[in-house]
Amino acid sequence: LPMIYRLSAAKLTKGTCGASVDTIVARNLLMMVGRGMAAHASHALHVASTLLKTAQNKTSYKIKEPEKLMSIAAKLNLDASQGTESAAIEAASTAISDLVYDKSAMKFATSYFPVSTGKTLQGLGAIPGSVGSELLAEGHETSMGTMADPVSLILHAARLGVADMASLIISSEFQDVLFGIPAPVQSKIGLNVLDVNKVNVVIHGHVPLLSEKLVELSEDEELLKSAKASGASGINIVGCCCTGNEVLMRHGVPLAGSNLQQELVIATGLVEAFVADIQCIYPNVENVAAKFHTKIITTMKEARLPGALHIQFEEEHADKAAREILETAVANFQKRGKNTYLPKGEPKNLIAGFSVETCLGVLSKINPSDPLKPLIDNIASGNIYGAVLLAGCTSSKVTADASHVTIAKTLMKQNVLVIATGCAAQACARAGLLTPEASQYAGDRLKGVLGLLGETAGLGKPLPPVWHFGSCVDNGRVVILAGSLAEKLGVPVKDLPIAASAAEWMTEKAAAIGTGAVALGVTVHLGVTPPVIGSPAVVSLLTQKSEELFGGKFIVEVDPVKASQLLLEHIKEKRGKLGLAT
Ligand code: NFS
Repeated sequence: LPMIYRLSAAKLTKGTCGASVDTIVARNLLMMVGRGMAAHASHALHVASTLLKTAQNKTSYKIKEPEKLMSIAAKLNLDASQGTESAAIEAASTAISDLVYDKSAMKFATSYFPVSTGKTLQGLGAIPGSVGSELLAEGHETSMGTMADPVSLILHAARLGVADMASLIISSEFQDVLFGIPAPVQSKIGLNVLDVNKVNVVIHGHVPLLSEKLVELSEDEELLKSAKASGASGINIVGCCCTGNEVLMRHGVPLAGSNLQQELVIATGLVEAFVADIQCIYPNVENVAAKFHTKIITTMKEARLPGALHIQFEEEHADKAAREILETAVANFQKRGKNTYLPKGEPKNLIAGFSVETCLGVLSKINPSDPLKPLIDNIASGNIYGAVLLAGCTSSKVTADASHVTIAKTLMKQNVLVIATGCAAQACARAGLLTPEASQYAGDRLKGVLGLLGETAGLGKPLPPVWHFGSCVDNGRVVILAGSLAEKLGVPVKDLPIAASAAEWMTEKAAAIGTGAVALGVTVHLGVTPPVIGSPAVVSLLTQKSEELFGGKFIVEVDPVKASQLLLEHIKEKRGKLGLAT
């Protein structure tokens, strides 16, 4: 049992050293947020380092979006006059400095958040220094006999949450620069995206650096020739979890499943190679793979599995690693056993690929000089009652997918625009909510907006009522969009009729994102109770006091129907305060 349950079960109020329940709970929460933030910052560091080495001509990657790079440089107030490579070096070095070196304030935090948010955070001492220095302090503070003040511990968690947001933005922005800005794309989801006639390669994890190469190389003539020589008709790359979301967004690669389904994908007996980079990789994949011919291949030093084949990814030699992986997969095809199972029926259709840029692109067709205006007008009129981001994992602590789907359907019925990322987006996709046809579940006013935008985008059909904004790190996109809306309206983020919901959260990363969102002024629903209930003081800090300080708070509600009502009430209150019809 987690220590706090043990404490409350035994009716103890203090540890042997005298640490109060409040101290213990706050300390554990800080450690949890710290681990989540470390994961996102480590991802950001991999991407920033790849951008830097690419600009220095040390990798085979290309800068696909020089224009976006220039806008990032402008945002960071960097000198970009010397051209693309120099701007990339400047931007990547700024990120690396934010992540690794000691400094007073992360530039990706101070440059990307609205001015009013920055001021609030500054006043509360919640602007992070570098990630490295924050984590050093976190490790120190939480060591035995050091920080015992629960308020200071929770404020530090808020600062780490803000650093987490900045790390998400680094990853999301630089991945666009290297691999392209997502645009609407059609694809499919379901275990049956696996193909019995092809060499199936599942790409799993989070950092799309190697998976981009795997997707590219899956069309390689030589590899296809050897796949055919083994009796396969081709190479089928499918995605799992957030790496899956990344390659879905940019290349339409179909999704096999989300975090809770990784073992099931292997249990089809149809997977030649299960390639994992970092994060959300359950060690049990090895036990399941042992029953089949599936090769588990790990690729990054942070996430090795004891019995897996390890093919190390290095930015400078990404093509070599990708080729070795696909050769291994092809060679494994003939070892496939007879014990296979593919669910009957067709995978579900979906549309993904929403980004701030594509949204603005469509909106600018309605109002070229002021693209945000049509969005704001529709929010003001109530055609869009508000917007809610569904984020995070799917969880075995609730009926998986059901919480996300119930909340999405309930909210869209009330004309709330639903944006989704990560495994939450995949849950909605499995329920068919990422299709134009699903706009039938939306309220009439939202349906009208989706229809108009679909026509404007040239789709000839309404936009789906759930907009797939990408992987978990792409929550950074949503932060940027919310910030732009707030700045345009001249109000703080906390006053917008928006909220977030992590209805099935389970990872430390989700805790870090949620904490960061609250610190930026967004109210966040949690559908799984976090391990804080032993401390009334911490509960009050997270669910009440945080609203007075930061403008955002946590709402904890396990029942998705009740949670939807709470989210709607929150939006109503915000609309009322803005003087909009409720
Ligand atoms: Ni994010 Fe959850 Fe993992 Fe992605 Fe899925 S489990 S917190 S959504 S894959 S990170």
